[in-house]
Amino acid sequence: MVRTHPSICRFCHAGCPILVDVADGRPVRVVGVKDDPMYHGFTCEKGRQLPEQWAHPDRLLQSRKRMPDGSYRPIPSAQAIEEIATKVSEILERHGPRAVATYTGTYSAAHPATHPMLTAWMDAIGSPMRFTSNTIDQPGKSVALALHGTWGAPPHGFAEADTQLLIGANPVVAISGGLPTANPAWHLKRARDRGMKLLVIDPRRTEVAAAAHIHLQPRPGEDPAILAAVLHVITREGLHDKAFVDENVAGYDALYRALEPFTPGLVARRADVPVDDLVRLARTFATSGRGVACAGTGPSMAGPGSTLFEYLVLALNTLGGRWLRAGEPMWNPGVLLPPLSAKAQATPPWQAYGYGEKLRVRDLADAACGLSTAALADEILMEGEGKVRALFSVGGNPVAAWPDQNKTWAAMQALDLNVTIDIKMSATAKVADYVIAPTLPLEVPGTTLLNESLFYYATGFGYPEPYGNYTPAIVSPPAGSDVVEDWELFYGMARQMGLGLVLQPGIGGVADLGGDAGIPLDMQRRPDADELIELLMRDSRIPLDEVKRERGGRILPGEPVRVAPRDPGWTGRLDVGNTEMMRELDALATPQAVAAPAGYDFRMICRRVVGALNSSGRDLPRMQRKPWNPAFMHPRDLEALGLAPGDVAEIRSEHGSILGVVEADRSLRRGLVSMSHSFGDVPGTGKDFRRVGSNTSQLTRVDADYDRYTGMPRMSNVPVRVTPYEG
Ligand SMILES: Nc1nc2c(c(=O)[nH]1)N[C@H]1C(S)=C(S)[C@@H](COP(=O)(O)OP(=O)(O)OC[C@H]3O[C@@H](n4cnc5c(=O)[nH]c(N)nc54)[C@H](O)[C@@H]3O)O[C@H]1N2
Ligand SMILES: Nc1nc2c(c(=O)[nH]1)N[C@H]1C(S)=C(S)[C@@H](COP(=O)(O)OP(=O)(O)OC[C@H]3O[C@@H](n4cnc5c(=O)[nH]c(N)nc54)[C@H](O)[C@@H]3O)O[C@H]1N2
Ligand code: SF4
Ligand SMILES: [Mo]
Repeated sequence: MVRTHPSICRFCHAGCPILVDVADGRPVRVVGVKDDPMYHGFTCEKGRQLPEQWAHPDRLLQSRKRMPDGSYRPIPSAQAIEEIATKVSEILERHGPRAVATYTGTYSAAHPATHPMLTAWMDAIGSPMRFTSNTIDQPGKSVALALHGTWGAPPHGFAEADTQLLIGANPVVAISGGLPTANPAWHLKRARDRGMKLLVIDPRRTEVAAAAHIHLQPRPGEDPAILAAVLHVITREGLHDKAFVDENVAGYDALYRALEPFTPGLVARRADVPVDDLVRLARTFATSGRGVACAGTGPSMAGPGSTLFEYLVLALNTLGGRWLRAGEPMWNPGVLLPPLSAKAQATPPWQAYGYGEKLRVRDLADAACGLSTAALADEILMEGEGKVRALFSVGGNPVAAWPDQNKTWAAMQALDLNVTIDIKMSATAKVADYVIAPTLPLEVPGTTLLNESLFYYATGFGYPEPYGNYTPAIVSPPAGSDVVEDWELFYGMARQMGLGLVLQPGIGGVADLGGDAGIPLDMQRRPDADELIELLMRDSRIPLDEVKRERGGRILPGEPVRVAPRDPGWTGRLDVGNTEMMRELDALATPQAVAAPAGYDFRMICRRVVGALNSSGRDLPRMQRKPWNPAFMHPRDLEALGLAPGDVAEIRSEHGSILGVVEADRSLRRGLVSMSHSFGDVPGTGKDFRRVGSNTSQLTRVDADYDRYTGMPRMSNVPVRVTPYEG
């Protein structure tokens, strides 16, 4: 018998509500929810293949242990957890807590209890060595926010935006920030119908750029200079919100001075864009009323200066006064988040970097974005006091995703204890000592808390209205399987090690939701997922029970909330003239002539495709038309190199080389090779590119061209040489 159950897709972070047909305990079909008030029926090909993912022949239904000969044997999950706890205790005893590190990737967000439980366990063993994929994504966002300060109320909401500026983001494909992640195309169409002007800066005429009022198609890596020119126009023409700046902003004069050299003419030449378009974009953004500037991954990956870039995005929003004022209604006062007491006042900057745990390389330390993941391979490989010897990777795939794949590979082999939680034998699992087999999202309850919390991450993220959803587990894991929920590894180890765990409410990682003191867990009786969700969301603005009663995603406005006026005597100001940032602007104005090495006349840049989510998704049946990541290039560049679509090219950087099947793409500017990341398998399988694709992290290194605040190296905009491959 077929029964249909509502659930939430967690294949990516868009969190689409879905209806799943279940026959004899197996999910068999997924469709969108047509009458959902936020997503309007949207799903993508990945979400519609959750049944295929659930029943995938490569799915791990048992945990695995590596044998001395390198083969893997199934092991009961409880026994694996016991053995791991024993080994980690030995490492802690001999080397201290710094020897134990965690890395959380994409799917650490799939279960709301994963992050809080991992954090509680790391607190209990006293290790500061917590790394996340945030520091190889857009870490400049959090650091810039700390340098700039925060406004006590949200920015302008999307539903009322007259303009929206997207820089290096393609939300129609990535279903990520810049447009509401709940069905971005639907929200974009409605916004354009009501007259919203979309402005896009991207070296490729992307799916979203095709809908833009103005699209600048610059050289990659020039975004900080372009934003400086936009700010140059706005400040010189007096188009900023003077009253807001006078009352709430410090550093205006310093910024004004630092912008001096960034004349539109010079920057237009440098970035190779029409000067009229650049000026028009600045004026349109500054004079069209409401809306915000927001950024995706492109500029963050483009080399050092990604913190400066994100700082300039904030400066652009702040000079435009694009934050809600006293008396204005909150477009999303929160559902599963604790109530936010919005106030029209600035919290001044706080320490953004260089505090807490010091890393042993590149003078890096803790920062608002967390510890630099790009430094973790070095921390594992470098001998001496503080060496990392045990690593827990949770829902991430270091070998596929970290920069400098060969260094990562060496580090993964150098560990005394390498544990990963993964649904399949990922490139990282292939070198792990233990691979813990987890549940899949349909097997556990789901909530919209993560999507809602993204609002704290940056402008252009989160739901435009107070939308909330909770769905229960709808299927059991396949018969005969022995899978655990990701958090159980940490809970189980704590029990074995005699540790007490204290859970912090919220989701950990994305936003520090503050709130009250932690919740000590009962270590005698294993909680279930629903109990944990109730604990984590006990301070939610709309009671979880009320969200559950709705049986599906709903707009739950609750009592209307307006932004309160500032506290009497409050003097806090946002800062747009931070000394370090102004120094970086000065340096940017007089670029050292670091010409790319001779012969490296192309730039490899990043892009996302519908059929892959980082290293996941390519193994689903309806994604397999092309199992590799094509090297997209402009047709005239192909012609000039004597290449035809479908030919193989060698793409070589100063650091390494990969093979790519070239494909013609007129949407690119010339001089680029646009390729998706996290393809390929373990190093040494490069010749297999037609089966698994090629890993662009072979072209990058961690210790060159890194951002000094976040440690994030150049992962895109990499100088490369392209030659026909005669293999
Ligand atoms: N060169 C280059 N490198 C990049 C990027 C780039 O643009 N260019 N992008 C960067 C970005 S933005 C990010 S966020 C990182 C991503 O970095 P990671 O998060 O480390 O990489 P993913 O490939 O997303 O790893 C996800 C892993 O989780 C497994 N998995 C899938 N479903 C589940 C589940 O339900 N539970 C569990 N426990 N595991 C599951 C998958 O099999 C996969 O192995 O990569 C970064 N790396
Ligand atoms: N289908 C799918 N969806 C995904 C993912 C996926 O792998 N596949 N990954 C998820 C993750 S982890 C994340 S973080 C988000 C990311 O979401 P987005 O950042 O929106 O991801 P992209 O689609 O890669 O968009 C980045 C854009 O930057 C452009 N770009 C490259 N270099 C530069 C530059 O120097 N300057 C400018 N201005 N633009 C540049 C590229 O051409 C590209 O269009 O997507 C998420 N969603
Ligand atoms: S966009 Fe993301 S959440 Fe929505 S159906 Fe596709 S994979 Fe699932
Ligand atoms: Mo990401």
